[in-house]
Amino acid sequence: MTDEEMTQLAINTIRTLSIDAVQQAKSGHPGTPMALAPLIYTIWNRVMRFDPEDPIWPNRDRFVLSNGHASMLLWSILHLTRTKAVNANYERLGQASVSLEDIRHFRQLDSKAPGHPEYHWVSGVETTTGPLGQGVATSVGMAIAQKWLAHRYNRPRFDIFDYNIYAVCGDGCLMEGISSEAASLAGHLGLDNLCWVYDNNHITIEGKTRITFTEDVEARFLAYGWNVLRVGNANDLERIEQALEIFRKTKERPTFIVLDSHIGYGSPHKQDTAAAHGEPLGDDEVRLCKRAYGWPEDKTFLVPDGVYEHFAAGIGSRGTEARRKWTELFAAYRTEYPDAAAEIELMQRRELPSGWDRNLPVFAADPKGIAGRDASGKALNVLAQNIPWFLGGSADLGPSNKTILNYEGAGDFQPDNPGGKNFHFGIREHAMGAIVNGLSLSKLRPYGATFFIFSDYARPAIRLSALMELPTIFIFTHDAMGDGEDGPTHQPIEHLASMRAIPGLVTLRPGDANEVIEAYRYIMQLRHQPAVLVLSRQPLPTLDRKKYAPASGVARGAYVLADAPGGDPEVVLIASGSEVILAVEAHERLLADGIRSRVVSMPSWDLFEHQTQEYQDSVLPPSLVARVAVEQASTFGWERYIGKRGRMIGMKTFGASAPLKELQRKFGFLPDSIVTAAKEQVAQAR
Ligand SMILES: Cc1ncc(C[n+]2csc(CCOP(=O)(O)OP(=O)(O)O)c2C)c(N)n1
Ligand SMILES: [Mg+2]
Repeated sequence: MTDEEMTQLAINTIRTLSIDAVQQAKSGHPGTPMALAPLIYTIWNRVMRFDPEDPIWPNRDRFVLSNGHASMLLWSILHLTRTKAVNANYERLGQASVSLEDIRHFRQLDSKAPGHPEYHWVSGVETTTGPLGQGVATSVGMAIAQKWLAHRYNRPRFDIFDYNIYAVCGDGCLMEGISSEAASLAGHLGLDNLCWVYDNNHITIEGKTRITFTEDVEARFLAYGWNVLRVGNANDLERIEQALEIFRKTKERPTFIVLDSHIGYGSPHKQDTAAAHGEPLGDDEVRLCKRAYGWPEDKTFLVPDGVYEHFAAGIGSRGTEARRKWTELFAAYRTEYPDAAAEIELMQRRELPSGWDRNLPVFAADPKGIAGRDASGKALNVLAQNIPWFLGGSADLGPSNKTILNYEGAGDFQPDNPGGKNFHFGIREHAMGAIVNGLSLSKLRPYGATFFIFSDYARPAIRLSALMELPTIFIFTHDAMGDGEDGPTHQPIEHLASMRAIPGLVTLRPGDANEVIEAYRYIMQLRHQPAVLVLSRQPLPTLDRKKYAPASGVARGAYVLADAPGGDPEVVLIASGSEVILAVEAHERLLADGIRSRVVSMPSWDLFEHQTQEYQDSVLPPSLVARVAVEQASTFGWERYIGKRGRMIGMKTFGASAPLKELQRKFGFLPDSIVTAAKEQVAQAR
């Protein structure tokens, strides 16, 4: 067999595995894998530096399949390259990342060939994709991370980080707004380590793109400042390889390759139709396709002799050699630069350097107090100095979010300063979320910030953060009606409920400056969970922790802040954030009136629910039915803590435009209303 025949055989193996898997599952997307098999083959077997023996080797090239519905491309290539599995502790397991059995069970429970690429579930998947546009946007974060890592850690003769990022996307990814945000920023930053390949097949689910998508995509990317190339035939390996070569030689601009392809390539009745996108071809058509490829029509899940070996001789030997060289290089680097090497190793395991929390401030009691966002800004500036790879920024609200690192040498991340730790995401919240994910997937410790109201614009990426179990941090200030005059467009209502509803996401709304610090102390130690910090714009009094319980209770999600004498309350007041101080004031008045009240500060539902039942019952005794909760947010969900008979002082409508004091009066966020509600509760319970 000639080399060319062997190559064709390997490509057709990707195609037929994809076809057979979709047919067997009776669901999935065969057409795009059939069209893009030559592209995936070329990137993986001829270009990428990726060692199938170690899919998490730090200097590997990254591959992102942003059109995640074409997941069979990834399962086929991970299988054929015999990529090995690693576990959550980054240990290599020796077994296949994706076995032929997994592919036979494509889209079935527990298979390592699920419907869409899932990071953390399948080794070799660099990021979870499926919501179109997320993958390409995340790839921008990966490219930024490479630049940052190279700047900080490379030394003369030691290119420790010199990897590239390849992302493949379709029409859907490019229609979604997030890709425009991300491409705009990537162009500005001149990320020449980033290459997107656009599968230009003129087809989406509803038919030809002439009904929806007729813009000049090339002109758009040229305008973003990208290097734009075109390959007119998706089956032309040489031209694909050449374009990828031009990408690697291009400096100071990301590369965008338009690849003209035919969805369902080889299918006599379905090629170039939307029918090839998302349904099995059907048995008859499968046979016709196989005939067109010169494939045995009766064989399914066939990997012909020599195909594994062909990949082993390509990506296998190139990747193993690249990793071997790098490992040697890194050993020498460790001798010459032990501190830098130690940082890289800590970072890879998502650990923190010793002394990471030194100098975190403690705030003295102060009735005037300090805003949550200001306390956060102080914490960030301490943590970023203790943890070199802790960095981030805001979607153009840095001065308001107080997320700017202003110590000497922190710097701004810009094309001419890739070591800067302040990121300017621009007014691009959605891309910011995905980019923060990309930074975290690259093992940096990132944060992104905006007003809480605009978390809506980033939510799909936050959700993916939780799904991928990434320790990202989202800092959301202006958490309620604190910016009163801005009015209802700027006042979050349902956002806390919405964040609390995301599985695995730690949402924290601290009640004073010391709770903010404790919140950071807790979330910095998370290795596999994202966190959302919800912070006030306005000053909140700093509680006297000699009189009230220590703020370290934050780590348990909710804690008894102030109690009835003897610890025997007849009513409990539960509050978060800016309402904690209102509850404390009400509590003092209730005590003066002879009513035994307790105040529970509840910064985080999620954390509280992970405590033992015994602890939960000690904070909120089941027998204590007189309960008042107060939170400047939707009442949605609070029944779980106040029960059927409890009272919730919260929001059932949108807010209004007025000074905060007036809004507090209008909506009942006053110690008075809490006292009244508490007395009613006590009377009802008696
Ligand atoms: C955000 C988002 N919206 C909708 C979908 C549902 N969906 C999956 S694939 C697809 C069409 C994608 O078209 P294209 O990217 O051109 O893929 P092709 O069919 O060419 O492979 C849609 C609408 C999705 N996965 N993500
Ligand atoms: Mg398409």
